[in-house]
Amino acid sequence: MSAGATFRDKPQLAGELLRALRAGTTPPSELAAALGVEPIAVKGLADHLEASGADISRHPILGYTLVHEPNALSAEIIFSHIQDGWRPQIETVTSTGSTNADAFQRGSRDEAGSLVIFAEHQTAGRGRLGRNWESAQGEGLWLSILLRPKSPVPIWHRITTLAALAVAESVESVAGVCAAIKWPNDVLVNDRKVAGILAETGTSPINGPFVVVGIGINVNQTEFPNGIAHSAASLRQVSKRTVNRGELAGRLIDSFGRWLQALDENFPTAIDCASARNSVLGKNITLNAGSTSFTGYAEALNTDGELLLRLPDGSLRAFSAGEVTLRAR
Ligand code: BT5
Repeated sequence: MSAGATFRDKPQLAGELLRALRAGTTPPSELAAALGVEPIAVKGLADHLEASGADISRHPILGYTLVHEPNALSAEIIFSHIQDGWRPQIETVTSTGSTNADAFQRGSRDEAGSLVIFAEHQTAGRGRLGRNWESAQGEGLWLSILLRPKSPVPIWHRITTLAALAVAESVESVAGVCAAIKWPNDVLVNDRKVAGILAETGTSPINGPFVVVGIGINVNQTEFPNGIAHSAASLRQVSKRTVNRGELAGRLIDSFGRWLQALDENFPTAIDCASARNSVLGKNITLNAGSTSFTGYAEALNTDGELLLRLPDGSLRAFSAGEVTLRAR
């Protein structure tokens, strides 16, 4: 985004300052020019960064030097890692029940879309069908995105595929691992679940329908509770190194912003990529869809992102959601 092109709130400008400071010691006048703000504003933004834990030394001639970056996830840090055009409103909270519940409530109160809420910790993180989502303190990315897409509501279910692509892409670029999508909403590395997605739709009195896209990514955990220790993994476990959550969050927002543009006409491109990453296609599976389960051969994704299952009687059936288990043969 060119400096001053659109409104930028304080966290966004402070994020841009943080990014500029990472390049090295810079005089305030140069920082002001790079950010497109008055020199006096640079001081205020540096104060703002320091209030959120950064340490910036200020030399009267040489300029500002970044001495220390905080570890906690803040909107400023996330913005400092965003490079593409999508600039949602970003909020971070220390602890909450569920960011999906929070974003849903905000949507129900008619708030505009393009809001992302991150939590350091969730006490009631949820998966599909009311299942629990383990959200360890300070070790993952637990976030929800409130959107009001202009496209018709019947195609909004495609957003789960787009979010899965964004998670897979950002995880690969930051952690240097290879990510697969287990249709419809899991992201796996080495067959372990590193991320899950939960999209929920609602409606509000004035602005109408909205969707909340919840994303949970296991980043730096070193262990998991017994029930999921065999199936879950963190990026740290699979990459053997600590992963910078701010960088991952920034890349995720970049990638999701790009994939969101494929919601309408370009969705076939997303389907091509999602098919290439799919860990279920070409396998014999059992698919639990509500109270009924089906066994068959997972043949392809259709143009809408539904799974096409070849049933034992030879017929082909499309599923828009379900729980997949791989079968031995
Ligand atoms: C999901 O559900 O995978 C969707 C998870 C979405 C979580 C995000 S975090 C931010 C936002 N706020 C929320 O409250 N939720 C969203 P599902 O496919 O139903 O998988 C749930 C199952 O995954 C559980 O029953 C466990 O078996 C397993 N599980 C729970 N926590 C896990 C974790 N941290 N990592 C891997 N697997 C986990």
